[in-house]
Amino acid sequence: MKKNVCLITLLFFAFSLASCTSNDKQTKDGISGATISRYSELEINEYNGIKLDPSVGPRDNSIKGIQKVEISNYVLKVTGLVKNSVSLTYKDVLMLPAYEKLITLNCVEGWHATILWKGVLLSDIIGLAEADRNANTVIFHSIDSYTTALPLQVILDKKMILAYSSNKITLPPALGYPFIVVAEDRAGYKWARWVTEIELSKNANYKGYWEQRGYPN
Ligand SMILES: Nc1nc2c(c(=O)[nH]1)N[C@H]1C(S)=C(S)[C@@H](COP(=O)(O)O)O[C@H]1N2
Ligand SMILES: [Mo]
Repeated sequence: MKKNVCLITLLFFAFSLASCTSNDKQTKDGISGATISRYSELEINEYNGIKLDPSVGPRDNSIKGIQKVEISNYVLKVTGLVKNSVSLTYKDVLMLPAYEKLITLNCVEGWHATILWKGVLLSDIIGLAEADRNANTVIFHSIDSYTTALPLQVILDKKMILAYSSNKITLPPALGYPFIVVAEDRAGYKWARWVTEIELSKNANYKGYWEQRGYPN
């Protein structure tokens, strides 16, 4: 009987010690307690030895706040200068070949977030609609009526991704669920979130929400 109590006490101490050490390790990794609490339970926080930022950042600069998209009503349209206008459900998009890439989002405000993105190639989606020869610009329309544009050639050359996952979890609403344009090497305002329409255009000077307010195209 006495032996049993001893064993239980010992086990208890062993457990508390174990949890202590793992907490210590996280702090030593250089992320503050505040940052740790922003990681969702399921997301990864390191990839090939590189520290990742949490999928949900400390601030929200969205023009109309974080949008909640009802996925059963959701369609992604490809419109404008295309041979076939296309409407895709969330599941249709997820059936296309998947690509994963570590890319940093840089906002003009000076902060950045390095995240492991997974999604489909924008060129695969545009390919379904077949862009006309004279299309040179892609305008992204979002549910909050935000817009921004990128040259078609840049999207093709950089193999830009339309992401549905960040750090191995489903893209959170704050990051644009269901889809965000991962505009690699372009400022944060080119990363359209909550995308509903991909419009092919020949207006290379199209100005989106922030571009109309003075940010470079
Ligand atoms: N639909 C939509 N997408 C958007 C925005 C927005 O307001 N609405 N803001 C842009 C900006 S300025 C940045 S830096 C990134 C990340 O925005 P966040 O700072 O609000 O996280 O999303 C971009 N995409
Ligand atoms: Mo931004």
